[in-house]
Amino acid sequence: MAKELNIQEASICPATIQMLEKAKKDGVQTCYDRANDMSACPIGDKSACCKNCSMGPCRLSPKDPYAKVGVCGATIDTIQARNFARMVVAGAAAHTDHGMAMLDLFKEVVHGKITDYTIKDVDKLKLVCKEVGIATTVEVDGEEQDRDVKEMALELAEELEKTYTQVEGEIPFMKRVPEKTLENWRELGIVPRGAMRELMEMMHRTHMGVDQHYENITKQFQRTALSDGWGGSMVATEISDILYGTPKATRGYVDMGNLDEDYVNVIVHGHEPNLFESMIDAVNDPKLIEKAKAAGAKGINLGGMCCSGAEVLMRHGIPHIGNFLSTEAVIVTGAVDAMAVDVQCIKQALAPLSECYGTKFITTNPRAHIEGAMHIELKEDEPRKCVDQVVELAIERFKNRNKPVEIPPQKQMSIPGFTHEYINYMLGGRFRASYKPLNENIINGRIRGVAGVVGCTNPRVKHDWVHVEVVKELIKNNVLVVQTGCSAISLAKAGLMVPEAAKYAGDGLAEVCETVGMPPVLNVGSCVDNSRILIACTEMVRTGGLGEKLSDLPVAGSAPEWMSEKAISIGQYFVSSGVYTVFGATFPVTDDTKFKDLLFKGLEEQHGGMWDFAKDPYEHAQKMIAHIDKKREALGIQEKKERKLFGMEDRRSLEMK
Ligand code: NFS
Repeated sequence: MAKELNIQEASICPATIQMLEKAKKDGVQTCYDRANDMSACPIGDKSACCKNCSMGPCRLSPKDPYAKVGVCGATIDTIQARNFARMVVAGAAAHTDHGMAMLDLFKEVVHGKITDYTIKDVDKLKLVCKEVGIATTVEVDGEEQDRDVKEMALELAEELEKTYTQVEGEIPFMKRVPEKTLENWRELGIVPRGAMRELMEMMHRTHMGVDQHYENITKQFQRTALSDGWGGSMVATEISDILYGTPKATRGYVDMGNLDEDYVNVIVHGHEPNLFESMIDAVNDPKLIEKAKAAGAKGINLGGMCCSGAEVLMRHGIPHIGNFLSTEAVIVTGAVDAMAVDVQCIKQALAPLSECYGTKFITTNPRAHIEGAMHIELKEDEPRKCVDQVVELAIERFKNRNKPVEIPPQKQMSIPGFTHEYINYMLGGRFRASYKPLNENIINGRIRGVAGVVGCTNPRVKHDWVHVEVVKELIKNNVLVVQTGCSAISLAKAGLMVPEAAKYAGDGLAEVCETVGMPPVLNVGSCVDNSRILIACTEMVRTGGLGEKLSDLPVAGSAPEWMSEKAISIGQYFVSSGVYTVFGATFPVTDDTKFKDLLFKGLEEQHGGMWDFAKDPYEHAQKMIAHIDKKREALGIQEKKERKLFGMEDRRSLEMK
């Protein structure tokens, strides 16, 4: 008999709770039930097992880690380092493959082979060109002129391809890394080559009988993770901005109350923005709207989930219906007529669950089929064929809805879109775009530091609760929070991504938020957009006054409810960049081992960043605050200097950079 789930304890999201109650009545299961019914394997949870060959699988004891070795003699440190490395590889592969797909698309757009998408943001194209050393102007008859966009774009595509394919030498975005940080990586031998090379080498080295020193394995997975954060993920973000526009602060609603019973509801769930961008065209097509109306609907209602939802929330203000742990609950409303998915974080359970509710569940990417789902491939040279068909199927299902619909009322306004570019503009205005006011307010102590709180949601902990409590504790202590992905949606639902949420912040941070008119918690996008946080940190170093390396900054990272291998890759590239990073929920290492010691202490000596773990949200946040204070101390800015707040006058008097 399955253990009964305590629904009230499973989540703090009222809409999700309401739908879990409905699921129970309807007799269907969700990941909450399954997690409740299946406790985590205590050996696997501590990464104390190895199945890299068939002499095993070997299980060591997490309680007495050095009591045994594997059949080949592999020690606990080798085993966990290899397991950790493979998590980094899988996570980095997901991001880099996403980025490479974006680059392929970009090339086809520039060559004119794909016409449904265009270069929307020429300014961003130029900016990225400049950063990787590609000229944006040309001299004609002694006069400097803008270069041809197509020519520039092609050169950029060729250059960025090295992010993946470069066999030797540093990848293009290494030019963005603060000099002292890069020097440090060079000394350590962890500057990444092309991601394909790093991923291949890492997999080779974790094969049975190859690299059997946890320190050497750690060196290579750091290099692999950096090829994600400063490589694959960064390319995904930059190309998405060039093709679909760099987000700016905008109004965007979140939560399940954005579904509407009277409309044909279409949901897009996944990670690559192409499917979503084309779906926007489809749901706005007058012919399809007419069809929906002829079927008795008031129109077509589009919503997002997970990371591609996060991207269109901030690019277009399209409502975000739910984060990773709510995706099944959204189906349980019975209101979803069609759900189209592409890659990553799509639970297989969505297929049979959709069948129960009559929802059309459609996979669209050749890399991700799901048994039981309908597959309609999105071909980028004719994307409308796929998305129009999805909308038609949704209309069909609307006409034949035969299950009661129950939509939770929650609908919360939020202001997403705080990209690095927008923060610059917001703080300095169009002509004096600058991070100076941010650095100034950190130096004068109004803002204690900056925290990136990111990552998944996980049924092993109370859904959304850890995210919300960690962030509240941070802002209460004057730490400005930047967020991505599912974590950002948790806080948006909790109402902390509006300027009025400044009331939850400490006095200093609240004062800055009120002056600038910004929320104390900034949504910077999807999970690949964590690269935006790296760029923002780089800009803080460049602006001056906060040290010379990324590790000098009073910043910290966190993933309080993580679950995916991508989160491990992200955590590792933050750590290797010099950021102290705390994870919650669980951590895949065995206590009292040399490998854990290296991750949680030793790495700090290498580059200033290290891992930490705290399940309790308050301890979690306090650890981050203690680290921020340690960095403030080292910078000599710990004593709050009484200075007046940077107003418009001060900003005007700033020298232009
Ligand atoms: Ni990132 Fe986690 Fe998935 Fe996005 Fe959400 S679960 S690691 S936040 S949707 S990738």
